[in-house]
Amino acid sequence: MTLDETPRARTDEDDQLASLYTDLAAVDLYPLWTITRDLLTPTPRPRSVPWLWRARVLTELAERALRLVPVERGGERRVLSLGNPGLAGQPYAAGTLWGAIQCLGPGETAPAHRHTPGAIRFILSGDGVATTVDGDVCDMHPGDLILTPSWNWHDHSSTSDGPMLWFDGLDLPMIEALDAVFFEPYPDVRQPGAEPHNRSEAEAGPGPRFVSGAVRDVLTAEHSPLLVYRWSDTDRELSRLAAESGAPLVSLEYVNPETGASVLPTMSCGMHRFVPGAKTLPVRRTGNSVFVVHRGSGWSVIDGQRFDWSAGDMFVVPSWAAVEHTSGEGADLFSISDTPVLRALGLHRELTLDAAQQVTGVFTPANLDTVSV
Ligand code: GTQ
Ligand code: FE2
Repeated sequence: MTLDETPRARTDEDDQLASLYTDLAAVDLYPLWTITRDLLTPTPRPRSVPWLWRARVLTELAERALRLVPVERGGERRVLSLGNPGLAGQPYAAGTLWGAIQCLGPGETAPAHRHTPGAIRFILSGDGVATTVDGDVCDMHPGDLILTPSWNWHDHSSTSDGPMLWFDGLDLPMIEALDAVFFEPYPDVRQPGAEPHNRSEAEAGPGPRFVSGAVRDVLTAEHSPLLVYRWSDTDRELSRLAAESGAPLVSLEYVNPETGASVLPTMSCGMHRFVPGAKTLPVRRTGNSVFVVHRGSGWSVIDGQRFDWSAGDMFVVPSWAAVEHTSGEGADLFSISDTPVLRALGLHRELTLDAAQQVTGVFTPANLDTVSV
């Protein structure tokens, strides 16, 4: 036996160290050198995973909820929230984003309230519902985008003889992480609505409602004064961009027509048109996204996993996942993401990869050479 293998006698220093750990734990202090969980990871490690919800499943369950569950004070909304399986039972599509399908039956009203999380609606099917946003009655039709910005009163009312379905996107998990959630019910079920409807559209200036690609600058913390973006305008702009560029994929971002900023300070909304046979190179990007397939079909490979999609499907691309899209017949994909916050904080990064996942382009805040989708 060598001297090294002899059990070392317990020293006074060992005793002091043991009591240091005991005393630290007793007063809620953690020594960094004993923390085994990765804190400063080389690249983002979101807990949310790539995931997809099928239109067929979403609509079937929404229709059953429509028959069985009333919309009343307390619950407030008939909403099925996308729960990412990586988030341990939390009702969030991704770490920073809420995504959901909401349905309203004939003649129903989802009661008026307001909250600090901001919301957007992208209309899926049906007609005859209006969302009143701080008194402005915004008519909703399939393919339209409607904004209900932070702390604006909003209720949804149906004058239809059929159900209506739409996608809800909220920044709720982000606002919760910032410990800044406030909620207030309106004293009545409905707000008084102004006539004529769609005041924000009538009053909007001539500024462009879309930018090609994505907003790059951090312009303002205000939300867009325009609350409604009609599908006919979005469609026309996509057609124009596709004809002008001849590219297999064109992307636009909905913007504040007065400033060119993202529609909400916390969330951006985009629409992406794939021509038949389009295929994109893989991209990694900081920030989470939720996609809603508006038209057509195709598939996306997200961190090596293939998700086939068609109209009405919803899927999540977590931060820094490598994503590439392919569409045989052509498609239009709506998306929300938390990009404005990442840009404002200097955290936005993108990597473009080639087919073999080798890096071909880098975007950091110091390098504005960027790509879309
Ligand atoms: O329509 O006001 O999906 O307050 C979640 C919370 C929708 C809404 C959601 C909400 C709403
Ligand atoms: Fe709400």
